[in-house]
Amino acid sequence: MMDLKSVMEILFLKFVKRFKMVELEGVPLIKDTVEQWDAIWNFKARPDDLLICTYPKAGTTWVQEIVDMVQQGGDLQKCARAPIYERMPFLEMCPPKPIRTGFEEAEAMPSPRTLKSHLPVHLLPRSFWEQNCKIIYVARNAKDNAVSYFHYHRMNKLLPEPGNWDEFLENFIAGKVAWGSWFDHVQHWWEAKDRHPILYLFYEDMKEDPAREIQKVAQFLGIELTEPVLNRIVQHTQFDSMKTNPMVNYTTLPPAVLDHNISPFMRKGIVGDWKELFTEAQRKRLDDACARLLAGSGLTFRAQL
Ligand code: PPS
Repeated sequence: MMDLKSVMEILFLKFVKRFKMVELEGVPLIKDTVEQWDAIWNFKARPDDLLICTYPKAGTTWVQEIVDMVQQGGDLQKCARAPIYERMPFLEMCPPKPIRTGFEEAEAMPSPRTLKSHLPVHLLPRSFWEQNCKIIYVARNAKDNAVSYFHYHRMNKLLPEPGNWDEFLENFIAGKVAWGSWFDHVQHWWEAKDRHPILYLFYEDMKEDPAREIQKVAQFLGIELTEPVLNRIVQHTQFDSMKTNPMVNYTTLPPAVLDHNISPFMRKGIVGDWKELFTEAQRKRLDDACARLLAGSGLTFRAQL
């Protein structure tokens, strides 16, 4: 019997080319997602669903593992029951058949479910709002987010070729990358938190004081953590632990999909790595775009600690 990884490897190598991007209501999305849009848009959220939503590369996997650890009372074995993408289906992800789509995985899952999405506010299926589902959103400063997304495009063989760093940064600023404009994403979710139960977290705060941010997550979920459990969650979800944990570091996907030799999924996990890649002109260009496009939003980011 072949294992799932080998089946996926064959499928991806034989049948799958790089994803094509198609615009949906002004947002570039993977074509396969757009082709399934009716089903995604009509997805039936349940009142006890928890949604983890982020712009790509903002710290999704980190907060996913924190949430699972909180939900499982810090039980390491329970959190090792499956790779993170099986424990928390990625709603709008539509891999080639016969692999199930994210929404099919979710539909087959008993409650309570925790789901992942990168959708911007206006494309989130209405049922999440109607059912008043709790949502955890994580935002990361634009410069580190862009650098992380660039390296991810290099190692993810299904995303479009990123071009060189300068070209990628231009596309990032113009919102011409998968899931669209970082500026719109972080800002629209920031506004949504005033009318919906949304815990809005920042990657930089999580780096600065993980215990404090984990406590915020637990409080939001109505779960009390004892001191030893909190300490275990801090330990287990720190970068070095997650980098070597196959249940969260995405090494369970075939190299035809993610090539960790080019750049590991768990790459650096720091605040301020942008300084390695940005020229002074590029820094100014993105900082100016942030000042212009986030003006009046009340949203501020730290790009170093
Ligand atoms: S994805 O593909 O959108 O789900 O990726 P996502 O998980 O959002 O982002 C990956 C980046 O998050 C970093 N990461 C962490 N940083 C600090 N601590 C922990 N525990 C952690 N886990 C993941 C990961 O290294 C990627 O950032 P970069 O800057 O590329 O290292």
